[in-house]
Amino acid sequence: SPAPQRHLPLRYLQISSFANSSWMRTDGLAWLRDLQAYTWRNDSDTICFLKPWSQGTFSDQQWKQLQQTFQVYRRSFTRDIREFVKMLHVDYPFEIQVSAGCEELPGNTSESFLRVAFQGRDVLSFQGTSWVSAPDAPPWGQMACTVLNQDQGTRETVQWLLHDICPRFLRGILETGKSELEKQVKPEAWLSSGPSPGPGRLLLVCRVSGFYPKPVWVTWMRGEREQSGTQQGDIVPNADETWYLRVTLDVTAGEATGLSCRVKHSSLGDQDIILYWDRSHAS
Ligand code: J81
Repeated sequence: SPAPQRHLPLRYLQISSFANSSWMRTDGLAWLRDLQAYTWRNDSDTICFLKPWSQGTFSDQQWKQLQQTFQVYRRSFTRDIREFVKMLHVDYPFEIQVSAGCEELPGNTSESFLRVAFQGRDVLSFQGTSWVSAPDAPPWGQMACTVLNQDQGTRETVQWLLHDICPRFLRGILETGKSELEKQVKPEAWLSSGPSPGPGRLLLVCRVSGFYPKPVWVTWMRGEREQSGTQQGDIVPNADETWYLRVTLDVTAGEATGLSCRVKHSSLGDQDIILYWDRSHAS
C-alpha cells in the first residue's frame, strides 16, 4: 500500500535570468510540500499569498519585517551578481537558481538548506555558518565563497532565516494550513488500450486521476496476483492540485481477459478501486 507522507518541507525556489549587462529578471515561488503558497514575480514589490493560510501564525508586523528583509535581499542579490560577473569574468547570458527551505524532523528538530546553482549546476551552498563551494563547481566558485564569507552581517542573517525563522514559520503554516494539507481527494480510474506493442499484443492502460495526497499504489493483477510486467509512469500534477498516474501492461491478446487494475489510496480507506479488463476496452 502507498507509503504515507511524513515530510512537510517548506521550499523557496528562485530563478534569476541575466540576459546581458542591462536585462535581468528574478522570480520566486514557495511551496509547502506540493502546494504552492507564495509567488514573487519580478515586477512585484511584495510576496503574494496564494493561500488563505500563507501568513501562518506570524503577525502582520512580523510578516512586514520579513518582507523588508527579502526586499533588501532581492535588490542586493542583483547588484552582487553584476559585481561577480566583472570580478570573475563570467559571460552573459546565464541563469542562477536559488533553493532554500526547511523541514521538520522527528524529535522536535528541523533541517534547513540553501543552495545556489549556475546554469543548472550546483555552485555553492550555505553550511552551518558559512558559504561553501560545491564539489564540482567551476574554479570561480571558491573565489565567490571567499568574498561572500567576508560579509559577517549577511552570514548572520542567513543563519537566522534558516535556523530560526524558517522552522518557526513552518510550524505556523502547518497549523493554519492543516485542513488543506490533510485533505483527501478520491481518484477516478479508467481503462483503455494503448498503441499495440506488436502483432497479437495489447497494451492495457490504467489511468488514475484526481487524487490527493500524492502517495498511491496502482498495479495490474490477475486475481490476487500482482503482474510483474506492470509499468508505472511518473505521478504528474493536474492543474487543480491533484495528481495523475498512468500504469500499463503489455500482454498477448489472449492473456487480457481476467486482468484487473487495482488502486489503493488513503482517501479510499480499504475500498480499493478494481477495474476489470474486457473486450470493449480494446478499441
Ligand atoms: C556569476 C557568479 C554567481 C555567483 C553566485 C553568487 C551567489 C550569491 C548568494 N548570495 C546571496 O544570495 C546574498 C545576496 C545579498 C548579500 O550578499 C548582501 O548584499 C545583502 C545586503 O547586505 C548588507 O546589508 C545587510 C543588512 O541589510 C548587512 O548589513 C550586510 O552585512 C551588508 O553587507 N544581504 C542580505 O540581504 C541578507 C539576507 C540574505 C538572505 C538570503 C536568502 C536566500
